[in-house]
Amino acid sequence: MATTFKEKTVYQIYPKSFLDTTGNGIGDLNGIRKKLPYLADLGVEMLWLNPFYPSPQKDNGYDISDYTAIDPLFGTMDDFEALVKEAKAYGIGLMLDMVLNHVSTKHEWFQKALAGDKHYQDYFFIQDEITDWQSKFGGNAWSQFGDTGKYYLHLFDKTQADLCWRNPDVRNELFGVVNFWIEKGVEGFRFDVINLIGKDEILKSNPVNEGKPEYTDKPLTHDYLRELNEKTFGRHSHLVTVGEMSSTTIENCLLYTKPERKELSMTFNFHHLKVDYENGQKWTKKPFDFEALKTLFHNWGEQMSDGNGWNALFWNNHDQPRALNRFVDAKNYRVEGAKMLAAAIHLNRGTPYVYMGEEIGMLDPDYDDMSQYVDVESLNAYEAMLKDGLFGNAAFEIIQSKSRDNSRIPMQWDETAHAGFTTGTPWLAAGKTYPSINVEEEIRSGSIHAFYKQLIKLRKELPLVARGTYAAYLAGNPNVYGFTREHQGEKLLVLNNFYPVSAPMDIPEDFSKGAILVSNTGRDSLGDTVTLKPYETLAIHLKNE
Ligand code: TEU
Repeated sequence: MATTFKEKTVYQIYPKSFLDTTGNGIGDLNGIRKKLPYLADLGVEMLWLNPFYPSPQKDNGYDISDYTAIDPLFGTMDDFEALVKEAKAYGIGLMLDMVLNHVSTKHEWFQKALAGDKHYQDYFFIQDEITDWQSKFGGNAWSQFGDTGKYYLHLFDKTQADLCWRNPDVRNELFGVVNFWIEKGVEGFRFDVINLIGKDEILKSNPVNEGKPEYTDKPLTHDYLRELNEKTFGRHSHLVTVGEMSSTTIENCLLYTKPERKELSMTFNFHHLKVDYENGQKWTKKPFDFEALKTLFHNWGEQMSDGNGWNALFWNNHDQPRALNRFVDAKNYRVEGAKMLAAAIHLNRGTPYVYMGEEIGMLDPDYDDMSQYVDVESLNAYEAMLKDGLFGNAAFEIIQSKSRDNSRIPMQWDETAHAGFTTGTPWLAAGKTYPSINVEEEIRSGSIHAFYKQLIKLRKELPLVARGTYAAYLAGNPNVYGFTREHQGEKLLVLNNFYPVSAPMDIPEDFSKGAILVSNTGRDSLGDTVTLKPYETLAIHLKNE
């Protein structure tokens, strides 16, 4: 039986950094084709590819100038079609990144608008008066629209102009884009910041949270998603969709994902990746708050389970520093910690996403110098921190731990120059650890990759893992994140020690008679009590008698 999005594991590829086959220092589509056997062996059934469309690359491809072509940097349409076909032969579908909230100011629509074409001016938010909203990459969210004396809205970089979804012509253009790629044979879509599309007719200032309440999760967003569903992917039952939801709520994510609402298959939210932010601010440094992390997992897990919604589960992506650097004492427990983090989401309720390199325990690059960073967000933040009076070193340390470039470094394939990613000069320097942490070495002598394979397989084989309900377990424990799953009388207890200390605890009577399904310590027997080792993960399966 073909798997649904509940049994699948998605693997995220940042094409620019995966594998370069031309020597220009930039990863390409043919690099992905070359590694299909590796991905099939891992067991993943869907590849989410970050944008590879023509783009000035101000925001690494999230500034799209042509939605229905391939940037020559990454290859050709023939390469793409071959990739779709070859992936399919391995049982792997492609999930494309659709950036439909904004376009590059180099896109034909914006250029025509600038040249005075009224039809295209209505595609954007162009006004005389501005609001107090802040761009997510720093500064005000409005910039001058040519020399007209008016301003256009950009919630991200000033080269990313927000599209006005209230205009039916805009919606139809974008639906056409999605259908174009469906016809090319893709099997899924990841919709970038899609909960920002339902903006009001009259945009209002709001000093709260940089203006976010004025444009986030607006009721209209749900209407637009239903229309998008009806006119594009909803016509093909096998397509998988995930919405990237900025600053969202459980209530809205239930609406976005309940099957009967016909919006999306699942949603990403980022609350659990802000538990190491000081006062909710990204450009700060503090140890993660385990209580907050656990409470978020339990609230989202239980409420999405009770309400029949569906979460996308992830620790890493191209916008985040590596979770291993954030949540684990990676210096001493990299291997144990990588497996524990993996089990905590792969045995959870939702669809797990693996970000390239996670399956070999990759770490942040630990660059020595600010000049090695290239991301627009990091460069702006660094300037802003200096302006705010932070000394260079303090600001640099924050960039080192928070920059999006941390995850965008070249995939570490082997110990040769630039981690085997390119024979040329990589667009972003490889991380320091590649001589020891790389795919070749990991498969030869490591155990993280094999552990991921086991988890990915379990989800396909055990309906309890793929479909079981979620309930919090031992919510008060200061070290352990525990939960139970249940499906047709079968049960699973999952315990994850998030600290480098031992954690003694009782095992509920019924589970003490269960079988160990997953362990990262080689544990092979159970009693009424257990003392979890540092970063131990333990999953106990209670079968239906
Ligand atoms: O990201 C949306 C976004 O707002 C993130 O930067 C988010 O704030 C961050 O992950 C939370 O820590 C998406 C893309 O993933 C990102 O790469 C783009 O730059 C952005 O949209 C604009 O398209």
